[in-house]
Amino acid sequence: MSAKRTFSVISAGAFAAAALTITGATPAAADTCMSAADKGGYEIYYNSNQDSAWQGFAWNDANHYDDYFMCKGNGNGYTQVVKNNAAYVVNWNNSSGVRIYYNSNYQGASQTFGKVFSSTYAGPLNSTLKNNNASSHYV
Ligand SMILES: [Ca+2]
Repeated sequence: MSAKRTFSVISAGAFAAAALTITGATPAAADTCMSAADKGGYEIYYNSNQDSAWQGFAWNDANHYDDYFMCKGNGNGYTQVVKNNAAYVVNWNNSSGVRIYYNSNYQGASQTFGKVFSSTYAGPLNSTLKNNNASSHYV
């Protein structure tokens, strides 16, 4: 009886470790709030300033259709899908810029934001990309 109980605990621990590994892999979708500033990531905002809801990314994301503005900010855009809804970007990465693309899979028109604290690390999406964003890639 005692041995069986111990085995169960170990199994649960092994399962938790496996789940953690999956979570730690590069995610393709962001459906919870992720702070990007401490991960070398970038943040995408719903409105054309840093007051609205936003989402952080710390990976190349080939399609914004499964990402959501889950960091609440002032509430504007909270829980909305990121694809075709973005207006502002802040890049916290200190070695790479980030490029926002009009189409999925890093295609079409794009706008590049520089590494953190460069002259272009934060700002509004231009008129082509605003509300027409579909993917993002470090450069
Ligand atoms: Ca995605």
